[in-house]
Amino acid sequence: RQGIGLRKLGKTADEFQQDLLSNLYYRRGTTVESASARDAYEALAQTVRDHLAERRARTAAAQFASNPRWVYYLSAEYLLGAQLEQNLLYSGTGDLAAEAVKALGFGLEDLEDLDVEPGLGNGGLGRLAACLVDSLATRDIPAVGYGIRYDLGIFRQVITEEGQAELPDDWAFHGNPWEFPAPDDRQAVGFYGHTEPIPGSTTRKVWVPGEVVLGEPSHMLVPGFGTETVNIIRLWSAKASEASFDLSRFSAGQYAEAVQEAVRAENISKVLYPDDSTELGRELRLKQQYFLVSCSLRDIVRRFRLRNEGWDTFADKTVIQLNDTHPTIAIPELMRLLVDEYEVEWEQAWEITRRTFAYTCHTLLPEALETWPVRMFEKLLPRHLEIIYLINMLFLREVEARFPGDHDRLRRMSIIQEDPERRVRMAHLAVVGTEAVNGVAELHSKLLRETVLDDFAALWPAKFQNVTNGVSPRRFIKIANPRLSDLITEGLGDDSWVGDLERLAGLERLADDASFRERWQAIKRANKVDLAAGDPDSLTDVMIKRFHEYKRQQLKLLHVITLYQRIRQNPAADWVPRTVLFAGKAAPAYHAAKDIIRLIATIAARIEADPVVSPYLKVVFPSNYNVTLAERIIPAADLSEQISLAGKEASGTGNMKLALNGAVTIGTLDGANIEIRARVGEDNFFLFGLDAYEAARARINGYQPRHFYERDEELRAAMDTLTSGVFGEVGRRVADSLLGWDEYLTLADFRSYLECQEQVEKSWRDPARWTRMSILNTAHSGFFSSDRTVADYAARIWRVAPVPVPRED
Ligand code: 26M
Repeated sequence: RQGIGLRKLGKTADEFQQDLLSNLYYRRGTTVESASARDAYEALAQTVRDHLAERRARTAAAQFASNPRWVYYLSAEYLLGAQLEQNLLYSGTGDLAAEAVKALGFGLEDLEDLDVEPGLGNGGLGRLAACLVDSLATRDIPAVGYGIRYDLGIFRQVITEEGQAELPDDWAFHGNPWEFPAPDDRQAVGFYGHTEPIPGSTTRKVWVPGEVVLGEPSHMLVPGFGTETVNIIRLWSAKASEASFDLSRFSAGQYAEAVQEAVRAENISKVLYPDDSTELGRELRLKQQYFLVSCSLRDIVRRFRLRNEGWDTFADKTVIQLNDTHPTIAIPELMRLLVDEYEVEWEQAWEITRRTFAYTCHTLLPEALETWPVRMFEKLLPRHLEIIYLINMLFLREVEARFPGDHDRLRRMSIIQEDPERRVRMAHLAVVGTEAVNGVAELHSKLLRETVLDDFAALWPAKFQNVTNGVSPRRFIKIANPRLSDLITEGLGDDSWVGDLERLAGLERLADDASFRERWQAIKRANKVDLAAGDPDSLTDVMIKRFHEYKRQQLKLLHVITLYQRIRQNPAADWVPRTVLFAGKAAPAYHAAKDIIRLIATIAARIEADPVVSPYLKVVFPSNYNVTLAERIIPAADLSEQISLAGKEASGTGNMKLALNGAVTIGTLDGANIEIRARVGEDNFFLFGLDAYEAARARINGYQPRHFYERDEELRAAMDTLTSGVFGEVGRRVADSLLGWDEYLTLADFRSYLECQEQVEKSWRDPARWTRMSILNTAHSGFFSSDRTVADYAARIWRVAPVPVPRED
């Protein structure tokens, strides 16, 4: 095949224009004269995609040639965000594209509006996966992200009189120009059925599945920034096998029955479960998890076997990172493949498995720790349950040897929970079957070792690590906040900070430069004007995240109600005008969270209608919070609300995005807030509330919310307003829950929070001081780049090195 050369893609404006026109004619079958915005968008996407595809081809060749240790990231969710702008930036074709589409009579912004974000995730965990794959490519690390191509992503949220309503998100309705189908790499996945012994073997078994579903992969390109590397994420779509279409039923006129089995099969990747904490225990969810795992592991094994190396090198060439417990069945699945299908001895297979996997935990909430009923497992994955039992038996033997006679410890640590019903504890399986376990912020990792996983930390202290989360500086500053990015580049002298975020520290000296501060402030204001959520001169106070009681949107509302009452009582005072912006989704079945959304809407309307209060206070709730909306809100934020009860938020990543964009945090000592505060400095962070140990102790000592209610007049007034019913039944329900039990100590932190908000206002009244704080937040947030996070994983968990991709010659 030598001597065959590739026609180069357009590198000049004229050539790029030509490529765009070719795509318009030959892919869309449209002329320049009749091209619609969608035609232009599709043609542009194709043109940009070609640039990345060319790099992808070179990347695959270079990575294969270096025979590296591959990082495989397994995640049930990827919250990627819109692709066009990012791909323009990463391929370096942004300016060419702007010029070319202008000649067609369109603006780049118009076309970006047509670029739909694939909402294949719920929130923090899915967005973290997207930031990590971005940084893996940016760091030139050979990696593949595996996930599920849900037909319907996270629901579209609409706000009605009744609060949140959910609509399906058919994100690929117009097709997805960024996707590359790879039907040749499809895999067959078994479910149900039974196992049969193999004569002469005690560990090997034959699994005869009762149902087989096909997994068809397609991939999305994941370019690195400032490098040639283009990695992929491989997303699996469930397809019925030909055999599942019942032709005889069809011929007999039983049309629904004829396709019933096929529909059932394809339902596996139909929809993303919209829950982000509470465990539902639905069989379809377990099916999704195994579907992801089985397709991905077979693909990983297929790739390994291309080289004809022995199994003894598998773990040297493979590391599989589990994004929470959702893909943990990968541990028994790899054992099954090795032992049953490839006839590797159990002991060797177990050593390979343990050395291959690592597990990231994203929670501390007990109700979020996944467990599956043994009955369900037995029915759906009979062979995996047998393997889990064997893993558990050998593991408990190890525990017994270390702690002889400690039966309570065995019961606590077992992978199988006995009471009140037998369940498989996925977190225990994940700890037992991996080489490394990490939490996602310092405090979180410490609390994991001290609480939920304490027995495991006592047994294997070296296994437990921390890797503090990070966010993509490209998406969350460079793209989201172009004005601030330009000013930073000017202030620092060049734009190398985009790929080396610690360089932001160079802004420190500019915090005392009055003219720089004024420009900084003017940019914040311009971003607020763009957002158009309220008076751009008001303090823009944002709380953007999933709705959950532990995150305490209720506490923010009690603050709003108190401000409302204070202003009413003294309308002539010198109030600081505030725009309070809430955004976020609630799980459809989480009624308490949906109540809070409805209450926000009710209170917002009440304030809007009040001529005394509305000049100073506005509450807004833009619907359908997603990555695209986050990119508009974050650059406009002055104050970042990170007010979860200490010890509950594993890390948070919105806190990092906001600090990077110059919002000042008001927050508790929770998750990564602690690390943010340590870096930006105590003077540039508004701290309030109980710490994690005080909170735990308060609960143990018989915390009584009424105690705080009775002793705090303003708190009582706010609560009484809710109880009175002026904000409807939802107000009553929220108040009842707080006064009755207050699981997350909202009332205990109320006074401290309000006093802290007064400090916020004091600082805000001095614009020079505030702007200085804002600049210092950006300057000292460089640590929170996901490039640093990935470097940490690479050095301490994966032990992998970069494989640079040579430039095009
Ligand atoms: C589980 C079972 C069934 C259906 C859905 C789930 C599920 C899906 C997503 C459970 C949890 C999910 O996400 C949890 C999450 O987003 N955790 C957040 O992870 C971030 C990244 O590490 C942290 O910054 C946040 O603190 C943490 O809440």
